[in-house]
Amino acid sequence: MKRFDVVTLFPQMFDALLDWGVTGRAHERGLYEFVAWNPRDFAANAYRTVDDRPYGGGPGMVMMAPPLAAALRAAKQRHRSCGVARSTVVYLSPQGRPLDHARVIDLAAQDALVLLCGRYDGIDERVVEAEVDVEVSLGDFVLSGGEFGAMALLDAIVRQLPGALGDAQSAVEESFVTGRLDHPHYTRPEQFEGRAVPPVLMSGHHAAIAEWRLKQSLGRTWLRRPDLLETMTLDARAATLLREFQDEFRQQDLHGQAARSAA
Ligand code: 9D3
Repeated sequence: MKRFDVVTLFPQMFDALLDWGVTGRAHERGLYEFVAWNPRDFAANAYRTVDDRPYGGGPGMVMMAPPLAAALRAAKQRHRSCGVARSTVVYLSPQGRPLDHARVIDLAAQDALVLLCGRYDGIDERVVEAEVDVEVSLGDFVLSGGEFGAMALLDAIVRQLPGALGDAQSAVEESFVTGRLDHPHYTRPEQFEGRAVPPVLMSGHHAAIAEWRLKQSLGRTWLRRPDLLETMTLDARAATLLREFQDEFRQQDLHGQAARSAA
C-alpha cells in the first residue's frame, strides 16, 4: 500500500482523482491511501493567514513558511506512524525539472510521497531548502498553482502500481516506454462523414496490420517529436518503414503544393 499525502489550500480539487477512472478504482481497491493537509489548518492567527507580502517588495504574495512546514511535518509524521521509514517530498513548481517517465517510475517506487502545492507567486524558499527532496514542473507554461501538477503526477504514478490497470491495458507497452508516439486508432463505424478506415485494418492480415501501425508510429514520431527519434536506434525493418513513410509524406506534400499553386 502506497501513501500519498498532499499539502494544498484546495483539498477538494483532489476529489477528481479519488472519484473517477483508473485512479478512483485503484483507491477503492486500496492500492493507495490519500490524505490532504491544508496549511490553513496550521496557521497561527484567527484569520488563518497563509500568505504575506514578499520581502524586497514587488507585487503578488508568497506562501508563508510556518503553516507550510507544519503541514508537511504532520504528513511526514503520519507516514512514520504507519511505519514508513522515509517520505519523499515533491514540490510542484515552474522552477522544477520537467516531469518525465523516468521520474514517474522512480517516484512510483517510493513507499510514501508528500506533494507540496504552491499558490500565489510561490512559497518561502526556506521551506524548499529545509523540507523538499525534489522539485518537479509539468512543462514550460503557466499554471495557477501546483494542484493540477500534483494530480497529473499522481495519475501517472497510480497507473504504474501493480493491479491499477486491467489485464487488457498494460503500462509496460505505452508511449515513452517504446519511445515512440502511438499509431492512429479507429473503431466503428466503418465510414464516418465521408472518411473511411484505412483498408489494411479491415484486412484481417495481422502481420500487415502490425507493420502499418509501426510505420505510422515511427512516421508520427518523426513529424511531431523528432527529439524522441534522435535517441532511438532503429532496426533495419523500422528504418525501412520510416523511409517509406517519409517518401510517401514528401510525395503527398508535393501534390499538396501543386494543388495550392494551381489554385
Ligand atoms: C505569473 C507569476 N509567474 C511570474 C512571476 C511566476 C509563477 C508563479 C507561480 C508562475 C506560476 C505559478 C504557479 N505554478 C505552479 O505552481 C506550477 C506549475 C506551472 O506554473 N507550470 C508548470 N508546471 C507547474 S507545477 C506547479
